[in-house]
Amino acid sequence: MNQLPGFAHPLAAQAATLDPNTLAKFVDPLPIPAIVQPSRYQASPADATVKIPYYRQVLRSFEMKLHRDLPPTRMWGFGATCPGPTFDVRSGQEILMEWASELPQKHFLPIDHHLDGAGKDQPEVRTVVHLHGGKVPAESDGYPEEWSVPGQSALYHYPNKQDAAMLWYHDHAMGINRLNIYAGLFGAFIIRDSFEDALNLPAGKYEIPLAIFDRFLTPQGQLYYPVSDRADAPWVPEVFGDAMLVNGKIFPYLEVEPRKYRLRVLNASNARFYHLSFAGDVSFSQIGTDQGLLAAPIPLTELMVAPAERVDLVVDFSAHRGEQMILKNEAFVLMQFRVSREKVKDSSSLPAALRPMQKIPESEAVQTRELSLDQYVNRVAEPILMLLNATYWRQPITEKPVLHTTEIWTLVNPTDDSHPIHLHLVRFQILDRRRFEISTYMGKRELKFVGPPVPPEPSEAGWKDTVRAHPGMVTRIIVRFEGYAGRYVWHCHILEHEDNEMMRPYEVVAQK
Ligand SMILES: [Cu+2]
Repeated sequence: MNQLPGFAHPLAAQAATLDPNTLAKFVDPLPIPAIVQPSRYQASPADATVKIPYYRQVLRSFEMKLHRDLPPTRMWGFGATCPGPTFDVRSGQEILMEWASELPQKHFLPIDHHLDGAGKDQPEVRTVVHLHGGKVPAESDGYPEEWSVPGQSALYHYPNKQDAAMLWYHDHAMGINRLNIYAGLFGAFIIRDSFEDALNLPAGKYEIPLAIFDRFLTPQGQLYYPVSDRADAPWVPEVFGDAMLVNGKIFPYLEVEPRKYRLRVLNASNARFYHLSFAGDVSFSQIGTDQGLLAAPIPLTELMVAPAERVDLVVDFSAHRGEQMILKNEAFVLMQFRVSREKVKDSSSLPAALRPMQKIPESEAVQTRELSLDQYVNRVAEPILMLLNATYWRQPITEKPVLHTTEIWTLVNPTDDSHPIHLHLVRFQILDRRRFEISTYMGKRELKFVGPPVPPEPSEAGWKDTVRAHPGMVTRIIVRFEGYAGRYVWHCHILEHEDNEMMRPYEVVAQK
């Protein structure tokens, strides 16, 4: 652990919050976000003779009921719901996207003006939308410093030239991203393709997106974001809310038929990792990861999902007619599925083979980068700063992969946290993880391994865009830098870390 002197204690002073366990369970139906429709068709920036769908989404403040027995909660979001409406687009169908901020001029969550990009000289309310998992040109990627203020719009171009997968869109504004997403600025973005269509997976009303996220609520049912004991520096290292919401409700229920359902799970939390299972150890199948379908379904009874990760599941309720099934995070109840009694015909399939995945050979890599994940603490061992490769956001770009080449990124994590590391633009495969001696590394920056390399778990052995870099381990990923040249970012997806320097620009450079 690195120690920096001269910092006060960023100890969270806990305000009185609502105990979610006092709320009645399963009194609200699970909300299903609406599907976004294009507002018009317009000439493509790539080819003016082609008309493409033009979507417009407004970012605004609104009130929303998180539970039957709570008063409406002030949120910020897209349209008037959190999660925002779901995009449902075809692979290869490019779209134009206007993100229009009609948010208020003042923020309602505690800004820390010491964080880079969030100084007192900056507008309080700044937003920029990133399509997480999208293979998107740099100018449409939502660079953290290219934010808009209320009254402004950003016009982006999403080519959607990638395999079927569930991506998500969310705010990425420098220094306040954790607050903007906590306020509700996110939603799902589904890309489909003909390969996936041919598999005949459960679809339509039998395909349910589940965005899971945690919050603290005041006794009046309003969002509470914890603060440190320093009024001028309210940043806290991590937020784990005690109220867990699914699609914006606490303890919702969903009425289902006794048949197969496809559940598309997104962890939209700031910092919480979920350990999902059904009460009674019900088995289910995982069919996909962040970036689409696995090679074959994996039978599971429990599953870990880190912030920003997505898992694609098929659950067969046919053996549970008339039952009430509970989806939980460890001991905590998330939601209920009420399985109806009537017999139904299920014409959907769960094929034994999904999408073939070729392993990228290590020999294809032209460059290997060793990159550390660093945490700095004060005298009482409280985290006060996180860096990637001991480098601040403002320092010159050090990672410059060449377009159409492959690299291995070796993430060295000497901290005691698991950090979900996300690279924009690309998809990648996890090679392995390997334990190393932390003391040797901290003393000499030398890697001394103390165990064999361990392959990724089956549930993460598909295409990924976010990888859990576990504490005391080196995590290796192999990445083909495909798509576009330009400036992107990579960062930890624990949003408190990301906002406090655990984010770096990187640049994909065109081949000479
Ligand atoms: Cu982190």
